Amino acid sequence: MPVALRPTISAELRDRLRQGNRVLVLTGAGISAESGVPTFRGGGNSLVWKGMPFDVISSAQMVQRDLDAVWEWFDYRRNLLSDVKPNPAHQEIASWQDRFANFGLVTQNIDGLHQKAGSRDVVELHGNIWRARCTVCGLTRDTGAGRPDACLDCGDRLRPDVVLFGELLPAGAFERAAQIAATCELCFIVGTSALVYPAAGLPEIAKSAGAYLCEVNPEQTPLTYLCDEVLPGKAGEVLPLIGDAF
Ligand code: BJW
Ligand code: ZN
Repeated sequence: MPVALRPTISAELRDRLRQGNRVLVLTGAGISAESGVPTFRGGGNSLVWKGMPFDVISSAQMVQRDLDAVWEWFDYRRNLLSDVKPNPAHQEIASWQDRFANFGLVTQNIDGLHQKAGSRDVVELHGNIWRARCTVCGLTRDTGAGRPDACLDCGDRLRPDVVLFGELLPAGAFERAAQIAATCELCFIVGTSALVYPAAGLPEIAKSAGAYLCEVNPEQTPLTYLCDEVLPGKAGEVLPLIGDAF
C-alpha cells in the first residue's frame, strides 16, 4: 500500500512563522474542497450547470441576457452550500488572526466558510453568495436558502452579490488586498489555480515587496515557480501541520 508522505516544513519557514508579524493568506476554491464544495477547474470536479461551463453562466453578459438563469444557477449553488461546514484549513487560518500582530485574509471564495470558522475582517474579492444586490441602486441584503424578490428600497430586481467574469471587484476590496500584499513578510497561497486576475496578481505584489511566498496546493499552478516554498497537499491536512510548526 502506498505510504502518504507529509510535506516537510522547512526550518526557514518555521523561523519566519515564529518571527514574522505581517502575514497574508490568499485562498481559493481548493480550501473548501474538503468541505465538499466543488472547485471550478481541474480535479474532474469542475462546475458545469445545464451543460453550460461556469465561466459562461457566471458572467456579466449572462446577467444582462438572462438574470433568471443566473439566479437558478446561484439557487443551486446556495442549496449545495447550505449544509457545508468549515474544515481544518479554515479553522487553522482563523486561529492565525490572534497569533500574528498583522494578519490579513483575502479570499476569492463566496461561500462564507472563513467567517463560519471564526475569521474576522475577511477581504472578499468576489463577493458573497449569501448576499443579493439591487441591479439599480446597489443596495445589498442578506439572503438565506430562498431567493429574495425585489429591492427593499427601490423595488427593482436583485442579483447575487458576487463578482462575475467581466465585472469589477467591490469598491476598495482589491485596494485593501493589495495594501496587505505590499506590506506582508509572509504570504500563503492556498487552494487557488491562480488563473483569475486581479486576485492572481497579489502574490506577485507580495514577492516584489520582499515577502516569502508559500503555496499549499496538491497541483502546480502558474505561481509555483515564484514561490519560495511549496507544500504539496490538501489544505485541510497541510495547514494544521504549518500551525503545529510554530
Ligand atoms: C486544492 C484542494 C485541496 C483542490 N486543498 N487545494 C489579466 C489577464 C487576463 C485576463 C484578465 C486580466 N485581468 C482581468 C482579466 C479578466 C478576468 C480573468 O482573470 N480572466 C482569466 C480567467 C483569463 N477577470 C475578471 O473578469 C475580473 N474582473 C476584472 O478584472 O475587472 C476588470 C475588467 C472588467 C472588464 C473586462 C476586463 C477587466 C473578475 C473575476 C471574477 C471571477 N469570478 C469567479 C466566479 C464567482 C462567482 C461564482 O462562484 O460563480 O470567481 S470565476 C471563479 O474563479 C471564481 C473563483 O473565485 C475564481 C478563482 O478560482 P480559484 O479559487 O482559483 O479556484 P479553481 O477551481 O480555479 O482552482 C482550485 C485550486 O484548488 C486548484 O489549483 C486545485 O489544485 C486546488 N485544490 N483541492 C488545496 N483539498
Ligand atoms: Zn434598489
